Amino acid sequence: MFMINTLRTILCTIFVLTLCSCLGVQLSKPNSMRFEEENGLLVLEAESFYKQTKTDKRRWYLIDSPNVKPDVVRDGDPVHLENASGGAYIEVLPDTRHNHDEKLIAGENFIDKPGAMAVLHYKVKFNNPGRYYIWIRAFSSNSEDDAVHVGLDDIWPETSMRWRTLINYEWGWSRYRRYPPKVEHKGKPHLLAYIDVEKVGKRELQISMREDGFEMDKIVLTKDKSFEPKGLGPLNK
Ligand SMILES: [Ca+2]
Ligand SMILES: [Ca+2]
Ligand SMILES: [Ca+2]
Repeated sequence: MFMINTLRTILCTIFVLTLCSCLGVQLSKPNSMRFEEENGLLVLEAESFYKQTKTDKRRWYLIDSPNVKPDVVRDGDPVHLENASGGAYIEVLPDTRHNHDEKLIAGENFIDKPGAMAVLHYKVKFNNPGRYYIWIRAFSSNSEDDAVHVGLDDIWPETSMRWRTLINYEWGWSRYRRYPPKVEHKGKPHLLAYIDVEKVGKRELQISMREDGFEMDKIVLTKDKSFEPKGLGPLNK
């Protein structure tokens, strides 16, 4: 009897898989895929995270249609789908602080501590160890919508904290980070944002909120310091 039941289960599974295949149904969600680094280059769409955590105050919303209306306060700017890679991006909302004149509420519309609010999780695989420079394609509409933190396996190094875009009011690639608070940096060059990967294999890349209202389209990690993504950036692997 046990054998018959097992056989029946196997046959049913084969039938369902064949049917799904014929109908073109994808059994695994595209956003649960793992992104693999090749030749020192890792490329992933920002919207391809497999989960987000610590979302009680702020969370990331998928914007993949002009008609998307998150049920929270937006920053007043329109949908920026035009020229977004993969036809989609994500935005951390609600956005209650747009500029310096509006009240900063730590732990709500701003958080300098990485990994504390609206944490995105991506499955990645590294084949080559080394130093990876962090390029992100972002859209900042105001002075207080332009930064996130980047980490790996719950470790948030100083060199990938306070990642910030230098480009405003359009999609653009940047790879810099802010100086730590109270560090004098007037006249000094921008700090490069990077993360050192010592252990290859399956890892989890994480990005967490620093300023609400941040919009993120695509992420590129590269070992090549001279590499600069253009336009929509390299294709995903
Ligand atoms: Ca903001
Ligand atoms: Ca925004
Ligand atoms: Ca995208």
